[in-house]
Amino acid sequence: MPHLTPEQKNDFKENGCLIIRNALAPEQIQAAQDTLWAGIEANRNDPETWVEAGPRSPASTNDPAIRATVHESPLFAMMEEMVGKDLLNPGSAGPAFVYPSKDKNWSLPARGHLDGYYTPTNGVAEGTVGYMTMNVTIYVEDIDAKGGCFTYWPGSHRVAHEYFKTHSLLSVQGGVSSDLYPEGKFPEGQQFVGKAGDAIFWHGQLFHSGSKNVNRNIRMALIGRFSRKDSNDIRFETNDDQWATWEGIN
Ligand SMILES: O=C(O)CCC(=O)C(=O)O
Repeated sequence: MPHLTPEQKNDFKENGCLIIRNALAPEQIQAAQDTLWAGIEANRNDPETWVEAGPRSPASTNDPAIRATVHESPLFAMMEEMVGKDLLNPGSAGPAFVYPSKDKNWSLPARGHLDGYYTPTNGVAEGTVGYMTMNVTIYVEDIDAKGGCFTYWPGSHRVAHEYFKTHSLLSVQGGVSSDLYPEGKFPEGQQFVGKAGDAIFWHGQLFHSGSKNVNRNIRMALIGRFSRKDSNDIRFETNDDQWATWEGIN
């Protein structure tokens, strides 16, 4: 029995993203929250201590309660329904927190980036490029607008695809290229507002960004990046059809 409808797959194809509400069971949310709170340097019962707290990643990606959010929920199976059975590396989703800021000025990020590119601080080796097929952001806390929402640019995967037909995958400095979106032409992004247990899938070449949190809640998200097992063979080939290697999408 498939988890996704043809309409949902079509939405993913069009927008490069797909929101899944209630992807996690209440026990899974509870278990993940408990594990995460054990690593947060703040008092769970005192929201004042959450402001500017840390760390960004308070639990290991491989902790059983964290790994379960992808592999014991329908999320990994949904990704395989789009990409193809057994074609993805079975990774996990790691905590990526945004703590409430003291400074309450907020604005939508002006532009996004593509993942996998070198910057001086992100740990990606210079001259290489990561090549993700499909990513997922899972909330394990309720996140309202301006609460550090994962921010994304629907349809930007199609702009990236057109660009890479005629440009090297390595040409996008730091993942942000003014060739893809000339200065002043970057469209307005969308905040992923959701409840604990909601998730958004996003195409590996979708522009996205973090954002500032001026709300009460800690932005408790898990972000997973998944690549095809044959990424090394296909990374530098841009097919005319963006979905040529996606068995569940055509
Ligand atoms: O934290 C977020 O919402 C997004 C983080 C991000 O942009 C990234 O990890 O590449």
